[in-house]
Amino acid sequence: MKNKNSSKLFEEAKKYIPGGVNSPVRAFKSVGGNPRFIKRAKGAYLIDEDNNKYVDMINSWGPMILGHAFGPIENEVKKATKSSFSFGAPTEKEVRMAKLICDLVPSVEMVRMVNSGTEATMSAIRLARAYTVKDKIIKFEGCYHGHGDAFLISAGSGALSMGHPDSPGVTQSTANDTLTAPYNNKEALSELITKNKGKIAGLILEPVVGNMGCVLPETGYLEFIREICTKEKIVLIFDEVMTGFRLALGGAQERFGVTPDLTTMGKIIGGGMPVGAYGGKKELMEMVSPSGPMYQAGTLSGNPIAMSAGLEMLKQLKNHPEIYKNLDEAGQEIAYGIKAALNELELNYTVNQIGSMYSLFFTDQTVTDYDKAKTCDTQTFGKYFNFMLEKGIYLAPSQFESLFISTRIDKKLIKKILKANFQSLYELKAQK
Ligand code: HOZ
Repeated sequence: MKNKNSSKLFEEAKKYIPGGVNSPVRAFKSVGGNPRFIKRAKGAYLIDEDNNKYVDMINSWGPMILGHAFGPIENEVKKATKSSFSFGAPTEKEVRMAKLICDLVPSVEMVRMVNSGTEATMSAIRLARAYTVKDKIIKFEGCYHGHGDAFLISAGSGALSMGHPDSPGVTQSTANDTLTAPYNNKEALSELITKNKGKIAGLILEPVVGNMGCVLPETGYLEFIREICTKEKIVLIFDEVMTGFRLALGGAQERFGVTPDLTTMGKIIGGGMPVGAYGGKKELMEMVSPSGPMYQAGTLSGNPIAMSAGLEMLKQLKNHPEIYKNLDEAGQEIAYGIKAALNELELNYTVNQIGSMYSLFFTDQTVTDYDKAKTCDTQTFGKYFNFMLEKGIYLAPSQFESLFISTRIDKKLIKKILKANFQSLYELKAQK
């Protein structure tokens, strides 16, 4: 596969951008080789600067759930650009967008738009602190909530892939206020809360983790968290940046029937444009300025172009409930096919899947938390990644990221993906 133009661009990029990329995982550092520079995408495919075509299994880390350059969203964006690109003033569209989110997400009574998931999570914990007048927060090892200081402690995603789950630059006092617990471990969480009784403002988690690879909550775990947070007056925050509008129209909270106090959203609600949001109970949200004293602001918040894209995306998802059934089926078929290939080749690796999110972990352990995720053989993953890339399948360039299926992955493409998977695993085995 030709890689001349991408390689050249990467060399040039490294002169002006740290590591040559604007987000670390993209550098292919943990899988080896040069990142592909993408020039366009349509439907299920990405096309790079050397004109290689790949089936996209990242979909911009989730939001391109309807595939790339989806016609109706493209039209709305085109229409919106004719009325200027930013006002820094309220718009009718953002009101419709807020109402739609409140209609669709069970726990959200009021919502504030921001520009990214990072902004949403940073604001949500500030709100939890303002509301409870307490300082500490709990996050889970391996969960990633964007790059706000408070979250870069035992962080997943790129922080884990790059080997810096605790980032330098985070002050000791910030770190002291972030308590971490292992995911899926009820006893450890109870102990942590007891030890810090009366001091915890909020608890944030990915109800299904996407940032240590795809990791599911064990049966009853989310319910347990809900109960303990209610009992201890801790604001429960579901970070649904990846799972929102993906695992169900109402996100993971609808799928699992567990209601958080606050929800953070991102990616999908911008239809691929930079958007995030946090929302929840009125009582909490009314503390946000200017209705209340907790300050948070932004010129680009509710940006009219982004709102146009997001609104159309949410309308499409609402008007086509069959999407979720189809995505679930595609996810199951891919996971089943990968497991079948592992069996046939007598390879003892692990597949986690729920709906349209999945991961193949290069470990024989059942992956339920950060420690188990870290048992993966990342070198073998890197080889597998590159074998798949050569066969035209673009996976997330890290073991510690979930993959995301779009509605454009049809039966024919599933076959192609599974064929590439079998061959790649076969080549891996032959190398051993
Ligand atoms: N760490 C992000 C996903 N979990 C990747 C963001 C990106 O590179 O676009």
